[in-house]
Amino acid sequence: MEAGSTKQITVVEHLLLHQKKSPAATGKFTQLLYDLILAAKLITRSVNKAGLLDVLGGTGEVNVQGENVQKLDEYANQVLIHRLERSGALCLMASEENPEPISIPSHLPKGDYILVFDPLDGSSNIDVNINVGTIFSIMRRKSASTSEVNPNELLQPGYQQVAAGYFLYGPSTMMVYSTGQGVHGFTLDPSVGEFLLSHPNMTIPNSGAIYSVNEGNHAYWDAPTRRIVESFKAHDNPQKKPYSTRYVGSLVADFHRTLQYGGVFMYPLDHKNPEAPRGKLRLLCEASPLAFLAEQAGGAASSGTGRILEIVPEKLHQRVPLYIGAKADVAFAEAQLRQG
Ligand code: P6P
Repeated sequence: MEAGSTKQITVVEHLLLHQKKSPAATGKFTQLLYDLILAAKLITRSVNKAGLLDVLGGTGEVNVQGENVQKLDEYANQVLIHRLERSGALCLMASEENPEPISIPSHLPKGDYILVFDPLDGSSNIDVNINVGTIFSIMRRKSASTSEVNPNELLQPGYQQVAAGYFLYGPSTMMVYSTGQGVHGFTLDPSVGEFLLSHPNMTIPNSGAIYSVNEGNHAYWDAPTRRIVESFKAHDNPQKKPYSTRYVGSLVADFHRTLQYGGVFMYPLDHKNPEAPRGKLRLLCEASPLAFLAEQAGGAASSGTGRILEIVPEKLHQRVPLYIGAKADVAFAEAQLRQG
């Protein structure tokens, strides 16, 4: 798209274009997206100058995930909470950084949407200038607007999401989202301060030959998981050839590459704690929103034993194993796990 082209389409214009087809897009939904975008612009401004501001490194605190809180984590979290609680579109929020749900202060306007977010995923990579991202999931309350929303309304299965997406802070800042009408990518033009449509109708190629996993966890995997990873290195896989390996260690970056190039990203169940094998990634603020995008882009997302979007969450910070990407690669991994 030529710079200055009259065809430049902003996120809000794109949403309004789709509004006729998507009941999800109402005035309050548009305001919610607008405030998410404003928060992302504030975050990207700090991420881009992280080396120059006193925002590198940790705060010395440990979050509910047991992870060291980075200064930019905290900044991003506060920006999102401050902006979105004023959007007038929400009745409830939850953040990967906060142990408990976040209610909307009584003096602020409310709406019927529920927002879950990971404010700065991959933040341990900030100090080495590697891409990080913000992931968001939007649901609608089930109970009547007149009643006080019950925090359990956060625990909806992923197929009930109204919209999901992420901001990727990298060589350029991108927003990728879906309201159930396909997946669309927008790139921030800093000269005008707008996210402009750059990747309409994104789909996951079936021919990609990349597998993405932290092989440093090999010692903690069971036999079927090891067999899956070995198969992607050999010829016994959907592409019938050895795959390349790529692993950034920042979920949004690894997913964004998978969305564009195909293949599969995996964070398998690991037995680091033999008493409680688990997945590392969070269901509500990581796996579920990305699964929504993956399926909208013609791909798939599985816990290894079932569709991510059908998991009914039991607790806010529930973790799951994740296999996400091209349908054939995800199905291949599921078949290996079923085989045992
Ligand atoms: P590991 C970042 O901390 C994160 O939550 C995701 O962004 C990323 O995919 C994963 O953890 C990386 O985990 O164990 O490979 O460092």
